[in-house]
Amino acid sequence: MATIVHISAREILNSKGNPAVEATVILSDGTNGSASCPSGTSVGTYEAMDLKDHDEKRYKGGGVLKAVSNVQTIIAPKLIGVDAAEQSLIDKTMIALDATPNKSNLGANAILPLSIAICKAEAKSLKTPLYQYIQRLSSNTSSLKVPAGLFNLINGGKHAGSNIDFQEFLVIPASSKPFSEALRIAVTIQKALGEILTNNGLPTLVGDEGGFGPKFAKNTEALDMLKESADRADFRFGLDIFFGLDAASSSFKTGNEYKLSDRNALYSTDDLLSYFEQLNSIYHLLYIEDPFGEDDWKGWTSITSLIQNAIIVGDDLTATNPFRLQTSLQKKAITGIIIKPNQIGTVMETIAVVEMARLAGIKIIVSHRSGETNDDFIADLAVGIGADYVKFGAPVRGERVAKYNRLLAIEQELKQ
Ligand code: 2PG
Ligand code: MG
Repeated sequence: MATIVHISAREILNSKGNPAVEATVILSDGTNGSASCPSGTSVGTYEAMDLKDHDEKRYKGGGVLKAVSNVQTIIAPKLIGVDAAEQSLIDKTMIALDATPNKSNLGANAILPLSIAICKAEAKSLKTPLYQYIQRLSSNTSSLKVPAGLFNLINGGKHAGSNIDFQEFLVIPASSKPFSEALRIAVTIQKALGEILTNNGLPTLVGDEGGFGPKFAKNTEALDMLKESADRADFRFGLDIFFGLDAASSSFKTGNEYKLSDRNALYSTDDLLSYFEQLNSIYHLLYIEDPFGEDDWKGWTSITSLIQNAIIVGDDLTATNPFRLQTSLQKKAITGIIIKPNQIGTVMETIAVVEMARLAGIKIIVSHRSGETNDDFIADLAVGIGADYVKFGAPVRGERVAKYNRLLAIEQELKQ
């Protein structure tokens, strides 16, 4: 048994140059674990809260020294001496100390890095690969495999200066391909896309998640260009690769309607539904995330019953929250769920939402955030819980590639 003997935390930077919390734990057998916490840009209303300093003199109020101090002065004294194998007890202790439904007191950015750091340290102490240890914490009884990839090759919405309405244009290699081959396909299409953009006199600068972020007049232009890139790279659309979208619709919702750049009149829920049906008839979408705002249940239930070839995925809608997932299931609003540990705030709560989703038979997608660190925990998480897909951005930028490279290492280990 290894007990927690030391806990420290510090303010670091994420990929957007914003402060984030990193925590480190040392166990009685000398092993240690460190973890850091990402942040979203399109943040859902129902997510757990990051605690910010609101001191305008530092990082325009975005400093996280209070969260750092909460780890060291409030949480640490309660966890020193605890067996690091007791992940449930550890997470429950932090939840009780916070005593709010959304972790707004101590901050999800204080609680989560520590929860993950302890999980990593215990796996190390047991000399068990992290993904295997996570499998043990969960009820995943399937044999371990690396999930299929959803690669965000064109960034839009809040991730690229509102260049286009939808936030993510995803290329999805056929799930029959091994992960390393899927990654190669994504890279090849992204390079072809870069050439096509250049030939069209468009910039190849990348957005928050590494996808290209040129200005397009409408969403279909981005999808057409992706199609052209796949053709140029000799991948067969509908066989080797498929398309998906994260519309992140809350970010272009105004009142009860939606504002898309291709027409002046606003889109009602029914208009937007017809728009998705139209896109689906042209591009045969495999995946649609956040097609409607997080309280537009009518839109969600309609699209889930009407478009059955695509997985309809809740992100802002469900916020990795058991109550939001339960409501979404009752309303038959989704067939897939995004899992982001920092939307809920601890390892075991994340796993509990995964278990609910698995029981309901919906697809499970483990996702990064737009403001990431180089922490690669979510790669092990995705494998350990048996996710169907990972969504870690484009295959460029260090903080995205860190997760993909970890998946490559896991794939190799699992083959041995
Ligand atoms: C999303 C995420 C990650 P953000 O909407 O799926 O891609 O974006 O981290 O900005 O919420
Ligand atoms: Mg999303």
